[in-house]
Amino acid sequence: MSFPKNFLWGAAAAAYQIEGAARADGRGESVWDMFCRKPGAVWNGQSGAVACDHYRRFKRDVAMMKSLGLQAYRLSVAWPRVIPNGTGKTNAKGLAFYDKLIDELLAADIQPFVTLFHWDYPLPLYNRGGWLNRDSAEWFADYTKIVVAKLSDRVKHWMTLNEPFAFVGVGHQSGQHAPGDKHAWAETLRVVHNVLRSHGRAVQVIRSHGKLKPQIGWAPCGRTCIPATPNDIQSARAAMFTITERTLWQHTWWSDPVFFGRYPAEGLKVFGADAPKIEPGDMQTIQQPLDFFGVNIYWGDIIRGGKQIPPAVGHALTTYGWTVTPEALYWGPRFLQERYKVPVIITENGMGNTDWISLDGQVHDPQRIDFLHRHLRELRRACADGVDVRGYFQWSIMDNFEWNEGYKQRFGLVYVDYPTQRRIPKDSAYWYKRVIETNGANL
Ligand code: IFM
Repeated sequence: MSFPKNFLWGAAAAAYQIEGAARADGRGESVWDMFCRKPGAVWNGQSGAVACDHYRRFKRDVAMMKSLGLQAYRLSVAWPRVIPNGTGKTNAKGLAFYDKLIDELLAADIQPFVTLFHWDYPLPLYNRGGWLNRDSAEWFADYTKIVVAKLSDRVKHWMTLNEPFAFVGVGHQSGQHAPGDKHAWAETLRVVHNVLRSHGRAVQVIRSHGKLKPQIGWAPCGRTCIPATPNDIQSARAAMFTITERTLWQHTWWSDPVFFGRYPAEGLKVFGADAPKIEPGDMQTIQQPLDFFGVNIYWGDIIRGGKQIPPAVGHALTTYGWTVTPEALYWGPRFLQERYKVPVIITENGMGNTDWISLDGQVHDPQRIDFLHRHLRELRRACADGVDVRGYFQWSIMDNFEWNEGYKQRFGLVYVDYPTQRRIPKDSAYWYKRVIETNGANL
């Protein structure tokens, strides 16, 4: 068994997590720069100010990606690098960085997949109300126009937003991520609504201004449900898509508006008076045809008899404490495709680990190899059962700044020795190279 013929193998990273160079060439500040200064907000007071210094080392990093056989690389553009104030004057030097990066990737025969927003929201716009402000959709559309004008002669694959659940739910509701707000439900759902409107406006802009025929998706995350037995398939599907309580950790509240042009009825009931005010035309703006459903999946909940069951005592956990449930990569794409009916791309999957350099100078990460092996076998099974999965992006190409966890979590295929910025491909990187070469036939 192998993966479909044109299956795309990649790895991903995001601007603030790897670029560093936070003050270079006129980059403006994002909410993450502000949040990292807040005492106690990030593990050991760390920040992405230097990170992997990818901004300066990108040529070597792309050469490394090539040597590892990557066919695609998912990157994000830092809005404050391109427009330091969020709106208004463009920063030519910041934009030039992405221009050069795209050229470098294409010269290495690596397809760029570009995410427009991966959480580094311009601080000056946050100070004007941020996503709470209805104008945020136009701010995002204007920024998108600039990026698309510069890159779309070479970039074909676009994603609007990365994990809206995280930057809204964790950033604006629980306050553990930037900007650190703890909004009540009404404000949080207003943020969601403006985020969805922004997504829709960005899709319109890419569609109308993209120079190559653009392929557009987004990269949400949400609850994945796994049936414990074949008898639990229907209840796992229902658990994944039915809203019974107030939570943003779900797919339906986000993706039903995007694909069906309406908020789910049960959700409207659950959120009641806190549901957002919908202006005429909003839902049409939000519902723009997408070419693929990008989805970030790290684990799933096991459902038996209609209920979530706890993992067995001693169940495998990553260093983050996330359960290791490879079947999530079978049921997640399958259920999402059944419901939303577009091809799926796994835009993130991987694990945090406590990797270090061994006495032999190498980085051995057998857990990550086993984790990826198990997950990719499940993804292959999904393909064999007819789920249209077009690609897989491992998170992450290299260790990086893991938000409020700082540099504690290592997710990379490549180890980064931060004090020297030396890169050491881990065993998993060589293993993944072999997976790519065989199109997964070796799994
Ligand atoms: O590092 C993050 C990424 O930015 C978004 N998805 C989850 C990853 C691991 O936590």
